[in-house]
Amino acid sequence: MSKVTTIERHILEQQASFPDATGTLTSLLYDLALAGKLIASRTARAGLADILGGTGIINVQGEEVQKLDTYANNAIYRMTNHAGRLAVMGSEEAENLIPIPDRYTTGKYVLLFDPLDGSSNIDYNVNVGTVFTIFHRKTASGPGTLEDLLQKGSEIVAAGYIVYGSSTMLVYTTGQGVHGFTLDTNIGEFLLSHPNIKIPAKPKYYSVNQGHYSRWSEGVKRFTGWLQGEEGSPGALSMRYVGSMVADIHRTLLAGGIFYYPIERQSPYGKLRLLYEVIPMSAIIEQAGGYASTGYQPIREVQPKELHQRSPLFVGSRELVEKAEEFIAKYDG
Ligand code: AHM
Ligand code: MG
Repeated sequence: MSKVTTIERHILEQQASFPDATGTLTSLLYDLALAGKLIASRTARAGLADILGGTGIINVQGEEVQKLDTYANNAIYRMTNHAGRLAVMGSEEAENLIPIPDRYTTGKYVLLFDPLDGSSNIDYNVNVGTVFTIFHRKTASGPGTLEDLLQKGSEIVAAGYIVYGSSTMLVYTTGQGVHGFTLDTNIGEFLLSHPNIKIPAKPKYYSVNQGHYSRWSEGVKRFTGWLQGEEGSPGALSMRYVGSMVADIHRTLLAGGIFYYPIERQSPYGKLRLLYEVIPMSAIIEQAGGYASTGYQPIREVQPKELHQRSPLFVGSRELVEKAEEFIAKYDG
């Protein structure tokens, strides 16, 4: 039998290169993988169980909360709140920070997550995903605070996502490369299927909501034209857009290319959430040799000021993201 690497074994092997590691991060990542399995199983049954459609509750972003969002949010919270690993959490589905219950001890890490990204796609059997970010706490002890959560991408300890697609995949980084695991549903384990992922040198697709063209700045319009073969570009790229960021960036990571959600007329900060979506996905792409920018500055340098802050995002192959910055600098000032 050839070597089978489960996610647990992989995380443990990576931990071995940190002599001071206590195993806390390893356990936390394993808890998140377990939450991912619960969400995957529930998502796969979405059409059968009575969990399609909305709950009628409007979340802090002004969108209707889907039943699966609530389930995913609770699964992650319950898996990670009690073992003394976290000081505080933040979720895209929760208006304020999520404290660790008083009856449990607090730990040295903080967790931010988008429990079910792309949830408007659930009713149509289209891919959705979970995104997570882990930082060291900044405060010394006691309950974690907002200061612990408002950290820059450059401070990330670990980031990952789970994409619930034709199969379920978990992709994570702790700063030692990007590694992908596919869920074997027969044995219920995530198995290493994509070790040390590098974004391909030759870009294949660009990915954007082209239906919003009329809302874009001149720089973004011209950049998109360049991707399509105008203005002396090396050739036209094909376009793919799922409308689930995790799926769109996952494809960008494996195929090469660019995903962007720019500033738009009437939404001066873009749509995506800096802490729950933009920072972790950017960290993963950069670990795989790509680059992520707001269009004006690297994402990893942006200091979050609010939990639910939004940010424009250009992420993928370095040369394409730098080209976007060039067009924006030239036409948008
Ligand atoms: P969500 O967190 O409410 O699901 O919204 C985020 C999603 C992303 O997954 C996706 O990239 C984007 O919204 C799609 O937005 P649009 O429909 O404007 O293209
Ligand atoms: Mg989201």
